[in-house]
Amino acid sequence: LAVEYGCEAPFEIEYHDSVASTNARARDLATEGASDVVVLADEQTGGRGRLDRAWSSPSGGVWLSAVCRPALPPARATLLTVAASAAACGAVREAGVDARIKWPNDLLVPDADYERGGRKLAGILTEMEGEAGRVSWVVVGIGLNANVAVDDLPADATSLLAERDGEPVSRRRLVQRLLERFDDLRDDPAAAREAWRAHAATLGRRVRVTLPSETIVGEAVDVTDVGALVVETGDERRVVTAGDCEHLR
Ligand code: BT5
Repeated sequence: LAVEYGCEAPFEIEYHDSVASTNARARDLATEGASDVVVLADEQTGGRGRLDRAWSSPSGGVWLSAVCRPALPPARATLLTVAASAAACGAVREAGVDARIKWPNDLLVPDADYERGGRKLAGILTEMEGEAGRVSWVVVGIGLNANVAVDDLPADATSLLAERDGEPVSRRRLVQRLLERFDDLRDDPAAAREAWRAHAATLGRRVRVTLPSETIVGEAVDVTDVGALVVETGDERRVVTAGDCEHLR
């Protein structure tokens, strides 16, 4: 795998042919003090989404996790998720696939059912640890269905291989461009927000956002510089920092 990828990214890269979860491995590295390291695997046997959901990770995908130590208060660490989704979307578009970002963490490819959101190409899982108002580490996990057959994915998912009519993508170029963009955007909230907005599928839509304690329905009108979604519900403006978002027709 290391040979396929080469080593020209702005992060030190640890390669695995197969690993349970790159996020789990990256968390271990983070607690050992690592920084600016990326764990990259061809296959994951225990990939995870948010809320401990399973993440299908067959061989041929891009499953990676970056260990970062940003000088940020915990409330601003979600900036890294914004930077990562904008970076991933930009790299995918360079590979010729028209992806959009669905808040908070999905890359979608429009299809006939696009009004409802489209097919999921990638997802992001950010985990962090902090103390005394400072972030000690953030692990940003990106799962991107690159050279994977759709038969090996959940029903509503797609892959770069499928969207490129069976032509494999260069994972080396994809990862290098993704990490370069992420490196540029992670220290630049204004640029990260602009890049995110440029590719956003969610803004201007009616959405239903499910939070642990309530459900909000309204129009998604903006995203803040830390990636919170601003929803107008008719009588008020709500700023939501986390939750599941559904696009309504
Ligand atoms: C996410 O969760 O979208 C975050 C996924 C993060 C995966 C990366 S891979 C590298 C790193 N290491 C890990 O262990 N994780 C990270 P969420 O929004 O909760 O979406 C999960 C849902 O997406 C599942 O319940 C399925 O419905 C669907 N799903 C599972 N695998 C998928 C895939 N490969 N492509 C598209 N959709 C998938």
